[in-house]
Amino acid sequence: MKALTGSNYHRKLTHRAFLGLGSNIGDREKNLKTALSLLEGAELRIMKTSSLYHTEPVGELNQPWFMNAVVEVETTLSPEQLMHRCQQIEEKMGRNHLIPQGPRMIDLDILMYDQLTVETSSLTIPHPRMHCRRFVLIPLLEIAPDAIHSRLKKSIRELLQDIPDSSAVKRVKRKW
Ligand code: PH2
Ligand code: MG
Ligand code: MG
Repeated sequence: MKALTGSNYHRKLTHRAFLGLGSNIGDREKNLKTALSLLEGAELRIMKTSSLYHTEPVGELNQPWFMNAVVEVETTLSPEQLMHRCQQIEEKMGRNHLIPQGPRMIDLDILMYDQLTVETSSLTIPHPRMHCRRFVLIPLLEIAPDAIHSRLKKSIRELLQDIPDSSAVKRVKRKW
């Protein structure tokens, strides 16, 4: 993989990654649950799940509010394999690709993967916009406040202090 940097990626069998989940069409909570059950398998275990949040749309404002959550996973999949797994699930669940940043049944994003920084034409880790999105950082604060953004070298807690985004992020429930 081109431009893959990070200390000991090749020496580890399992990797720790954070994924962001979002849905703003249909039964949003059910869509997030379905995506989690499709993610889980021999090569990926869900270790921690944030609360469920009801969030104001960011970017394309003229669309329904989202349900968002983040999860910590342990996986033997490489970053590229994990991205393909996420895309397969999005397609299976009927992801609508028509409008960039627009409404979707399910959106699955790799936020961070070990301490890797990946920049290829198809994949950027950490997620290029995660540090400016409250709907990502607030759920992450719950499960990994001290996790370090490998490119910006700041913890989730620190990133939230600097954030310009002021969109609404409302906690719905802890267990879902
Ligand atoms: N995803 C987007 C664009 N805007 N806004 C919220 N609140 N939640 C999202 O998951 C989201 C968004 C594109 O991926
Ligand atoms: Mg996405
Ligand atoms: Mg997204």
